Amino acid sequence: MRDARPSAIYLKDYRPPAFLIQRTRLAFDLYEDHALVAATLHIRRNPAAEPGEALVLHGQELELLSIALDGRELAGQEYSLTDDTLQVASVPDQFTLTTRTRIRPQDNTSLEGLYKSRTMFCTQCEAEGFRKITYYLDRPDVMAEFEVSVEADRARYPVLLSNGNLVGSEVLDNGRHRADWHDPFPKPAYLFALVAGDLRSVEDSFTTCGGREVNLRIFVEEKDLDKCDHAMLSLKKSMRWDEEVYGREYDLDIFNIVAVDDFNMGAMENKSLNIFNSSCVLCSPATTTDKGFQTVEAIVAHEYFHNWSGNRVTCRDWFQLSLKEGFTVFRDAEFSADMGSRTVKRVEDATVMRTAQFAEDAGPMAHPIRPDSFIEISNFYTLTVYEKGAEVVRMIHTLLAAEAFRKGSDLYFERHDGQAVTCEDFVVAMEDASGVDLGQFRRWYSQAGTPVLSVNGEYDADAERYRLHVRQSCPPTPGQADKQPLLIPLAMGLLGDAGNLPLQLAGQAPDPETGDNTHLVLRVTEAEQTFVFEDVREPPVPSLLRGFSAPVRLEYAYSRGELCALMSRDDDGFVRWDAAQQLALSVLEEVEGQILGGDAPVVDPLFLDACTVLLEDASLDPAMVAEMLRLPGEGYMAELAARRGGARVESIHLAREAVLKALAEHAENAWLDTYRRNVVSEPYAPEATQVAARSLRNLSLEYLALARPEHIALARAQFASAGNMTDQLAALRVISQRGSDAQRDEALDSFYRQWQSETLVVNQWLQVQAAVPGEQALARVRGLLEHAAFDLRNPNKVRALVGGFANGNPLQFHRADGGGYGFLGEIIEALNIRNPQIASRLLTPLTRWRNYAGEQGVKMRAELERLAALPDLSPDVFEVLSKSLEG
Ligand code: B3K
Ligand code: ZN
Repeated sequence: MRDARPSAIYLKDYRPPAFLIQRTRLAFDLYEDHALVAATLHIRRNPAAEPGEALVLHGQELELLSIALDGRELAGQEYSLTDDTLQVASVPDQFTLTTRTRIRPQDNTSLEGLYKSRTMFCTQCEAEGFRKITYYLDRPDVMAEFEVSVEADRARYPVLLSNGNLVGSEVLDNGRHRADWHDPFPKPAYLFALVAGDLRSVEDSFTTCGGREVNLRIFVEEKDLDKCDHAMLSLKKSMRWDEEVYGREYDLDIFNIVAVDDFNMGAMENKSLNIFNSSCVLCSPATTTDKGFQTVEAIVAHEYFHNWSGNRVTCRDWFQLSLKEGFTVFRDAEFSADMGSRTVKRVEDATVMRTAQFAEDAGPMAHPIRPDSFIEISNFYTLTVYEKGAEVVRMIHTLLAAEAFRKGSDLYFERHDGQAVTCEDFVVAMEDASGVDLGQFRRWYSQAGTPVLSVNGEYDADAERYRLHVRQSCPPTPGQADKQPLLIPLAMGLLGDAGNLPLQLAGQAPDPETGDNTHLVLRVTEAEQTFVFEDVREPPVPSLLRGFSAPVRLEYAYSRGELCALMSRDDDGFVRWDAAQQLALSVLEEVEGQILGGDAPVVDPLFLDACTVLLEDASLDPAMVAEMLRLPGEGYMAELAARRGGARVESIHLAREAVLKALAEHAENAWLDTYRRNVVSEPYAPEATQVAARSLRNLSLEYLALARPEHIALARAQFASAGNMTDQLAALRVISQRGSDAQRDEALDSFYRQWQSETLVVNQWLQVQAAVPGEQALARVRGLLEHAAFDLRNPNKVRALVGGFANGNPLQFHRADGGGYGFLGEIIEALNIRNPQIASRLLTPLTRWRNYAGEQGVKMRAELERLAALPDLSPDVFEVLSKSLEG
């Protein structure tokens, strides 16, 4: 750590840059033990900034070899260096600054800046990695046109790539070669990219709506050439979709994607040169699950969509990160919904919000989607900024309706093309285009925490009137004790005996335009509000928060009978799923209470019957049935229990196991039938119908293995004969979770032998083992750290094994001796300096220490304190530790 205590920076302190860079010329010379970077920057004073300021460039871990101003070498006293800046005190209003620096990509383990991933050079500059490449104004509101030349050994690195168009290349006589690139679109440094490697590519083309022929290429290692088709198809679908839905056309003649193995996150939207974690681009039926195929499609789309929402219009500063990320996640979610099942996609996204984002909101790192301050921006690439940010954009879409929202996005792109702007600019464009006042709505950008909607209904049979009382509140979050009411779109209907009832809000004329009078979006704006419905002929069950219309926690005291009614008969798929989840949760909590009271668990037959009816109804979408019958996870149950006073890991686990087993046994025949009925006989395709069938079939397999040990035979047969990774991995999971030790070891060994040369499959193998139950789990995971297949430098492997253990094996992670926490702490300590971003991410499960009752919470905190006392903490780790231990 550079300073004793890294300090926070604040949104309120934003100042425009004192200087602007119009043109950036970079020349890279790549060697086996270092790289030379020559930078020529055409700089001028920013007329919009305070006059007379010194020139301060960012720079980290750079060796400055020379510096010249307008061609004149500067003497030592004319500039000064710190660990992260280069300052030149006296500069004219316009000048050219030339620097030569040496960097060591081979030693760069942070995977930020220019680094080596196996045999290739690659870059990751967002958010502040460019300053590890050369001295620069590394902030997103400084946008320059880039010219880049890359020189390297021709045999080792035949492919040399950067942003924009290839404008020249030359074979040099010393076994080296050079490529020259020019990107005509001014961009911030975070979108810069460079790749040099021995890569092959698959190629395709796309003709834009305006007739531009775009050359599309995906670069991979030779062995992976057969795994690019799905990403290529996804790219072409994304390009078409963005034209059709947003009127956005691609703007260059080439679009490149490169797959790299060592990457801190999923992918990066560098202008025309997207760099992807290989796990988010490579796909084949034999090695990739259905989920994997969907992830690749969604991430390819997400990065492509950034070309407009992020690159053409970028962020003024990193507090505005959600401007590009929230909007782009909303765009990719709608794309995925259009490509597959809209309801299933919505359920998946709502699950992430409720299980993980709400937990973030309730934890020590809680922040608004536009944070007010941060110590290390890398810590703010969060579910809040991304997923809640997308929900906020979705609410604007709901409030404006599709047509006005599209006018708003058109205006936003047109008004701000080529600019670095703020979330406020986005909201203003939406208001200007639609005439809708989003004044109160803006609080969603500044207020942290998950709002709670407490609702109750009151039926007056004589007056045929139904009143819906809505109260909104929001629990305090760090630094924000008092919360203001938000504008919350509450989509709803009223369910009667024979289906959804017509809605007539008091004082409001029926809307002759909309054919559908059974669905309404209420605008909740006050702390307390009552909505009155007239002509309600029977006591209804309210169907609330349809489509998860707002990222809030809904409280309504439904009876189990009402939940069964919603679950089987409501018009809205999300509400049906949600009712099933709530019913399951109430049963799980009841059973946990029995266990804690020393009683034998008794599972309400109403629940078991309702689930069986779902399973037996062949007319339902198998994907939705699977989602409805997947019980809430132990992590989510722990979050809920924490709000009732403290989670007990063991009783949560026992309760969930008891309910799973009861449902497995109660519906054994139906599970068996479902398993047999949902066989896919066509050749594998990652399309909705097949995905749905496999999803329900593999869920059936999980339940069957619990119903009766003999059914493990089904899993073993499926494991041996599976023709795709979805079915093989599902069977492996069941065997390793529910089979005997011998069955588990045999399956794991055979899986490894079959797939040892496929890195991404081996990572899945690591993850499956991390979740194996039983006392031996921690020793097994420790043993795997030494396995040839594991490498602490590779984030995918760390996430699979270490993350897989901490998040996927709750009982063993929270083992009573604290060994799970100590293990995680050791890994974090080992990565703290080597890869601060990954180290900091791994801390998340420990930051939840306040949720755990008794000794567990105490031991988690003790591990955080041990880490906090270490001498050299990276700012990333320091920030999470200090915030987790505050108060
Ligand atoms: N914008 C990148 C994320 C960069 C993360 C830097 N720590 C990927 C994405 O959201 O598309
Ligand atoms: Zn993004």
